[in-house]
Amino acid sequence: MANLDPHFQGQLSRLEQALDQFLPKPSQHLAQIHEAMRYAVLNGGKRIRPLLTLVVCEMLGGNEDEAMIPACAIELIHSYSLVHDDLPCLDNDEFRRGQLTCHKKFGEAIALLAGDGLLTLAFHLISTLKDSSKVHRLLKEISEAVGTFGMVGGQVMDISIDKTDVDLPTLDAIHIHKTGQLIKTSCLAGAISAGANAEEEARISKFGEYLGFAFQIIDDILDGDGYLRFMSAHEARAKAREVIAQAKKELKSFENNSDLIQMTDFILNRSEDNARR
Ligand code: GRG
Repeated sequence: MANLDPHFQGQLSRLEQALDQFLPKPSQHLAQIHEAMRYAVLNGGKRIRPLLTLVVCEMLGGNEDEAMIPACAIELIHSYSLVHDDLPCLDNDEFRRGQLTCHKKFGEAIALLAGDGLLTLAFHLISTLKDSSKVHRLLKEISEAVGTFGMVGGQVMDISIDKTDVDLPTLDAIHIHKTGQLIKTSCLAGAISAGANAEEEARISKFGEYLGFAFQIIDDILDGDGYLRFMSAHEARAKAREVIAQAKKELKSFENNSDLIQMTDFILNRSEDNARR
């Protein structure tokens, strides 16, 4: 089982503090929705996506403060997607991260609106960045990644297919859109925050694509579904290892890539123990 080096604990705790600070405190008249938004985010996610944003930014010479807002915005969007995905009209799940799902705790209407609130807050946060060219780039990249040509589109494909009769290219397309785009964009957001050049951005995007793909293969192994309809768990792990090797090749030209390589190994070696923390 891989664990993240304790070295990442500092970044993770600063991420938690920033998320706590950016989320509205429950006020008297809107207590419930703000509580639901906080519950959906501050309940123990692994923070893989925002950590990727911070680590990529630092690898490319940027500093953590520059990447903190985009990193948190991405985690808010991820949290919204989980809240909506858990709703009765989609997956109808009772538990998430070992606790009641948002709609089980607050009711469907508040959970739906909490998701809407998180998505909107994410874009508001990006708008508060001082550098308007970065605001423009981040809004464009993130909105493309999570809209109907990205995550939402992937979810639509997912609910439109017959899962017992899906072929591998269709499954890949669903994974790339539903999960891969946001992971790729988490990496790209770090590069944009650091002021990376076009070639660096292209490498980081490619790296993020491979990483998102490997993440989903491992997720399928842990869920016992998806890829396992086409191959054994052993073969799927071998496939994930191949994809991770391709991801690492994209990092060769970067000095100080050791933190990102360690995160990549963490994603590859996720096991039952650390998958759903
Ligand atoms: C509802 C618009 C909309 C989109 C939903 C991302 C998604 C699309 C649904 C989530 C369903 C799901 C469990 C997909 C598998 C991949 C995934 C996103 C796993 C959860 O990510 P982790 O492991 O979760 O990073 P934590 O809890 O650590 O944040």
